[in-house]
Amino acid sequence: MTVVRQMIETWRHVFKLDPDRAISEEDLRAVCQSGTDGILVGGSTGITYDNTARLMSGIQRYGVPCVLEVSDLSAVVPGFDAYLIPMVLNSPDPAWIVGHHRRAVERYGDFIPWELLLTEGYIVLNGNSAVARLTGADTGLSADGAAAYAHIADKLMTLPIVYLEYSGSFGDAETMQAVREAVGHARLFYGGGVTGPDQAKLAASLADTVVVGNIIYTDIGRALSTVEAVKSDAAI
Ligand code: 1GP
Repeated sequence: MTVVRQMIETWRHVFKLDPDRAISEEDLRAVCQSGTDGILVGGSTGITYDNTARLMSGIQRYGVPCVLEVSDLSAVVPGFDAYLIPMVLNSPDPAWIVGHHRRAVERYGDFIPWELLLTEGYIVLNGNSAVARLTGADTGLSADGAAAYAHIADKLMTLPIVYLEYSGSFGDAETMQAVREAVGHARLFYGGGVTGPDQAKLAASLADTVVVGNIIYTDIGRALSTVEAVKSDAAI
């Protein structure tokens, strides 16, 4: 198992920061020193090399693991601890599964630090989210349909991460349960609508790693409260 795989296997809670959104120095410090296990840097729109590099150096002052979720080929900044590579499994457009990836390999070839890369099998389920609009993801899946994608990611593709993505809204309990049961080997990430301790605990009971994003920018106190809520959950 690679070092970066070992790292994410210990993650229970992570914050996701968007290079295209402003955060005060004070809030950035609070997020980085919250006791979270890591910071994901990523977003769907407006991601540039400069705003990504700026956010990375801001985070790295605090020593917390800092990982880039690659969404734009022009914004791949060296110096992150690891790079997460999304494949949106329920997109009808192969560009979001292997197409952009092929272009990246053609472009960067021998410079790719493969040992720092981890693939995420995304299942995108909130039709109103930017990521769903961008990728055209089939968000009308039943719980069984979502679980089928989870089996494919976990067993056929043996991906290290399955990411159940409800970005902006909290997930459907039946679907979360079905996906939980389908994932045996991969690390199961859940993200979407975790805005306080109650959702954080529920998500922590149904996923290995809980990702908290939006609330950082609207209510920093509630965002910080999710760390303890996730970590105090017995399930791991
Ligand atoms: C987004 O899964 C993350 O990619 C977190 O979702 O922004 O809704 O917390 P929220």
